[in-house]
Amino acid sequence: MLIRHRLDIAPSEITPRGVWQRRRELVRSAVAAGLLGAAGVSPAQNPAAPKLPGKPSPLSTMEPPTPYNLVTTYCNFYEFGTEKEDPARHAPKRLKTRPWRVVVDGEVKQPRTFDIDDLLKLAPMEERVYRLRCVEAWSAVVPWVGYPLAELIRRVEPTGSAKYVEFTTLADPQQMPGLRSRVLDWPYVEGLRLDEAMHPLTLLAFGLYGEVLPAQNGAPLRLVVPWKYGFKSAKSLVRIRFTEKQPLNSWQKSAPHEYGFYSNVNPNVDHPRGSQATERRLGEDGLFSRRRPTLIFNGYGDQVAALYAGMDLKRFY
Ligand SMILES: Nc1nc2c(c(=O)[nH]1)N[C@H]1C(S)=C(S)[C@@H](COP(=O)(O)O)O[C@H]1N2
Ligand SMILES: [Mo]
Repeated sequence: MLIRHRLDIAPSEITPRGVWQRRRELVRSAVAAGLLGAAGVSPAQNPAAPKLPGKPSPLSTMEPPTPYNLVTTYCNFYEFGTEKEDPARHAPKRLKTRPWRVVVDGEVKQPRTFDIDDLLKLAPMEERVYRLRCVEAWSAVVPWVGYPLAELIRRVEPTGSAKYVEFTTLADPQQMPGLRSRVLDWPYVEGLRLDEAMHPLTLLAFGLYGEVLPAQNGAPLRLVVPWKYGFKSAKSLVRIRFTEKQPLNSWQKSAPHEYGFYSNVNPNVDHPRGSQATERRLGEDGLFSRRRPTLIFNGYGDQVAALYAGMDLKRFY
């Protein structure tokens, strides 16, 4: 696709505002001219899905988004099964996203239980096009809709003892057939250091492609941490707890030699079962497709490397 090649610039580049606005215009006119189909920037892709628009963010990558049909059918959401198509097959029919509450507690001055409809109104929605890198060595580019997690954190006022944030996701055997399998010790739990959670790139996402999140992508709300392997981006959150001690995340609990707490994307630290040096971009498979080199911090190093200054990233993987 013509537009795709012209815009396929260095992946580490974050779009300066002017460039990004020009790109918007370019894409808009391309859409109007019928040049862009499924890979256009953020048209709603499922006519039945409720819309969730967001103000385009200058923190977006300029890379073309992975087509909607891939982002919403090639999923990891083990609560609905371990095959890539299982979540799309089961979650839309089974996951009940209303009523939905999120408990925010632990080391905070204002512990609160939020109703999802109040969370949707908490801060202005932005569209953030981020790279997502799975530890399985594939990647995607997703136009998320959400707001910085910091918006929520500020409102509950962490105490001086809050050093980490633990995220717990829904585990309901009635809705989630995958819980019968013992691949993980349910519920799925993830964790971040408080400064990582407060980082402006860390997103609380409620939508993608201009729509409310499809069930299989973590409805009604999920975490998105673009410089870490995809498994840190926990789906279908029900609890956010502030702690003094480092939380034990599910993947580290299940296989401590394979998954650490930090899980920053790092081409120099191999997974015991395979190299992390390169990746396959979803939608680019084919005879002539090339593997892409994986970038340290998934290309977000300019913005996040300072969080890890002085740390041995081979030890803290
Ligand atoms: N609750 C929950 N969250 C999860 C997972 C999961 O199995 N359960 N899989 C993770 C993994 S491994 C990845 S790569 C991303 C995938 O997000 P996507 O399917 O929306 O692309 O979700 C993450 N969040
Ligand atoms: Mo993943």
